[in-house]
Amino acid sequence: MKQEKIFLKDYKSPDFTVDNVNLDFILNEDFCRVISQSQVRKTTPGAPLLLNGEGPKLISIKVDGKALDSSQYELTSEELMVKDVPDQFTLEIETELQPQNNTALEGLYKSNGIFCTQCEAQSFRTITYFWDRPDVMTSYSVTIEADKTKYPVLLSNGDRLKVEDLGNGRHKAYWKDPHKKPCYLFALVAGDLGVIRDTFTTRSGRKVNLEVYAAHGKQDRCHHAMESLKKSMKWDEEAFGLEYDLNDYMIVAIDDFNAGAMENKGLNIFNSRLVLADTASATDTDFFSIESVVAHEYFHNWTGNRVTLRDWFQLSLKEGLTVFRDQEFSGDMTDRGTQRIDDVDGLRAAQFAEDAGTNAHPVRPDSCMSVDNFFTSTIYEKGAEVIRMMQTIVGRKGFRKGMDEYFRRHDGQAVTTEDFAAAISEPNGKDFTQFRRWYSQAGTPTVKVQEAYDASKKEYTLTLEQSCAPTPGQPTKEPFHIPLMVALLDKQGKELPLNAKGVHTNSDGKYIIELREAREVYTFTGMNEKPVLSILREFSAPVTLQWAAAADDLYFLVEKDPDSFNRREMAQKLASDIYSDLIAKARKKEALTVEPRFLKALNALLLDTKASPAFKAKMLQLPSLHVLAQKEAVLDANAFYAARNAFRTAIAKECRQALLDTYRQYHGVETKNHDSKVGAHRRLKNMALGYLAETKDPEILKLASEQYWKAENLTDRMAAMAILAELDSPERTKALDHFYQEWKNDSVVLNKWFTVQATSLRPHTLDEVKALTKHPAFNITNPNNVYSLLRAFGSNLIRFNDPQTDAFKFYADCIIEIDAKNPQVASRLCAAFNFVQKLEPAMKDRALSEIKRIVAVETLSKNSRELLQSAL
Ligand code: 0A1
Ligand code: ZN
Repeated sequence: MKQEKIFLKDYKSPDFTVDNVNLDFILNEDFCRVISQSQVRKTTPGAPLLLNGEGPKLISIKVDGKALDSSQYELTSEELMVKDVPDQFTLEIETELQPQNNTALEGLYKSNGIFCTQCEAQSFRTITYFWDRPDVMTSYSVTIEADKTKYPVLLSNGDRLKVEDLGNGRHKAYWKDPHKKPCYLFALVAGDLGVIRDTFTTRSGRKVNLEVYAAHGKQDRCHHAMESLKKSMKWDEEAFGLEYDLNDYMIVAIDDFNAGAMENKGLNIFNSRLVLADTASATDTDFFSIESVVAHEYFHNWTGNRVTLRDWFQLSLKEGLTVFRDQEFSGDMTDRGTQRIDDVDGLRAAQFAEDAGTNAHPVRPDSCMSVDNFFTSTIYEKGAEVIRMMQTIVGRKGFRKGMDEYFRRHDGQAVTTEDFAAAISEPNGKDFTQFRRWYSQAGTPTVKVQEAYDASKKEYTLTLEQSCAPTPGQPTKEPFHIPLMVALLDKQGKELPLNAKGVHTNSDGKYIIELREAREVYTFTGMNEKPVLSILREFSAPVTLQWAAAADDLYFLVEKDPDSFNRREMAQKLASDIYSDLIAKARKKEALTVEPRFLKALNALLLDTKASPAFKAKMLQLPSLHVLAQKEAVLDANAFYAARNAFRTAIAKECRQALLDTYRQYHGVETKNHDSKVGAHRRLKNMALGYLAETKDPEILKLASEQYWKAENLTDRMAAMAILAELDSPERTKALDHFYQEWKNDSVVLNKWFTVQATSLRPHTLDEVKALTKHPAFNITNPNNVYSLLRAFGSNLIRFNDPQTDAFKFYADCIIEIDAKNPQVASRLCAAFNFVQKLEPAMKDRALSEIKRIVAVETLSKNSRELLQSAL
């Protein structure tokens, strides 16, 4: 296996054009044959034919029908090279594969008797020898031949031409995709599956057949995915004028899948957990995730498939843009304000941590060892923020104009992030030269805010300074082009008209400061009193504010800022300071008391009948431990645990009556309705119950227990189970045993049972997780099982980093074992070690020695190696 790095600067355009390819799949139980026939033209005179291939057994290679003997080509473990080929020729290659033994779940593999594929990023090369690069786009004709009884459903991309009965118990399906595509978007499914069908008529009148496939008996759980698909199709027409371009759109749910879902042209393959849902088997969060992932994959049809990537370093071109689109969609389906809060919480917990860690990389990286490791929160979520900043600068109308221009220029092409930035900026008369540093420089910039008010001159000045800490390979940074959405509020909380040099309004009428220099000063005149600053509204840029705002101003903003994002943001800032204070006190073994003003403000909000339940839920949520760990100099798990308990208990005590009333108001209401509004009511009342349970008051625990046993939906059942799982009482065992008996044959639901136990903060969690890895329902080769138990435990900051146990050793053993079977799954566990540098010396040594032990495994995949060795 190659362990070297690849570089963006080495990019060279392809030497050949492939006019079309025919793929014939002959599927058997013990082996499969793949015959690929391509029409090829040489575009670089004298170039040898170089094809990627890793693993497929080469049966034959023919040029213009003539078989080559082994002296006419060179075959290595990664490439097939033919020195002399004509300028134009037919290339035919036959390979043999064993999908039934493919545990990496990349390329062609089998899941519960179903053949399926996953080719992104570079796994088409495990199926046949080909130009496995996104800038080689061609049209595909595919045949699939298989046993008729075992594999009645035979699917591939594009149009279904016909199915032939071969007479010998086998049949053969013919597919043709009219759109050119790179090979990472190829897909095939063959198996015995159930299906639900519907149709969607596009606004220009094309009738599209929609199909959602899942294991027999699970069809009833596919309706929410189908509804989500129809909503997505409609939304993309309305928001971006984008219509679907084939007669069929298929989604297939697969139980063994490394990632969430994949946007293969016309044939999306999904992890079952992101398709299957009904009231008994899915939580409100699951309903939401399914809607947003179905949308994400659908939106890729234009952003990714019609316009694709020139090379993998451009991955954010499709992923950042598509995440941005699915966030906008979710905002429109639910509530834009709370959606933004959720998206920023996610960004801070995962991406800011990535930016601060040893694997920090730019949104458009310039080197890597494994392309698989590009599927990060920097490429996805920070990439989406970069797009959002473009929209903030030019306004929504301007952004739509730019998107139209992007498709006008690049439909059918493989392009770069620079092409995208040009398409947005040029029609809007903007210069994005400096802005493009968001693509090339890693790290989260800090913006320092200083305010001054001169009462005699009635002048308010705002001084902004930006900086960005070094990241691996980038010791110094150039200033970023940072759009800061701002307002100045009067004493009533009303926004004052702004008239200052350097402040402009975008096409949505929002005030924007475009900070470009390291330091800039803005002067606002005619201020009769000191205004209150509301800055970085809607989180208009992915930066960290350094702002020593007066407590009075913060509490004022919590109460009055018309920007709901900033109301909540200021509450988080206050909570985060309280948390830090509690952690410091816990480390010094001092008494843990919580600032009463904050508790009173929370209580007032709970009583405020004008605030929406969705917003109240966001206000009740304290900063996550992962976000705190980024801020704290030392990750002391015991102090974090003590601080958490003290903070939550103080809230429970101060707000007891309001929490109880909230619980009673929304409990048992519309229990089978999964509408986002009703879901928000449920979230709020379950959060209330969670706080109340911190006091371990028997009356409250009785409420939780009752909720578990009488629950009419999985959200309520899980919320109660999570509370009971923190107890050391028979109630805990009874609920867990009951849940297991209910769902032992349904792995999508049972995975939640693993997660509840893995994320418990009880001191014995590690022992329980160890025991669960031996449980008959746990299968280490199933990615969802590994994620729900082991990755969930790795994210349990308190128990993973507990100095009293040896979680690091156990985890290292797991990574080594899994890496040998499935490198992608193993590499996703590595993030648990992200906070190594923050541990106290003895703990840090223990963690580092386990990381060294993993890296010392000679056969370790480049995926895990790349992520871990940077920590050393
Ligand atoms: N492109 C998909 C995600 C995906 C990425 C990699 C995979 O295998 C390595 C699979 C799926 C998406 O963004 O949804
Ligand atoms: Zn995507």
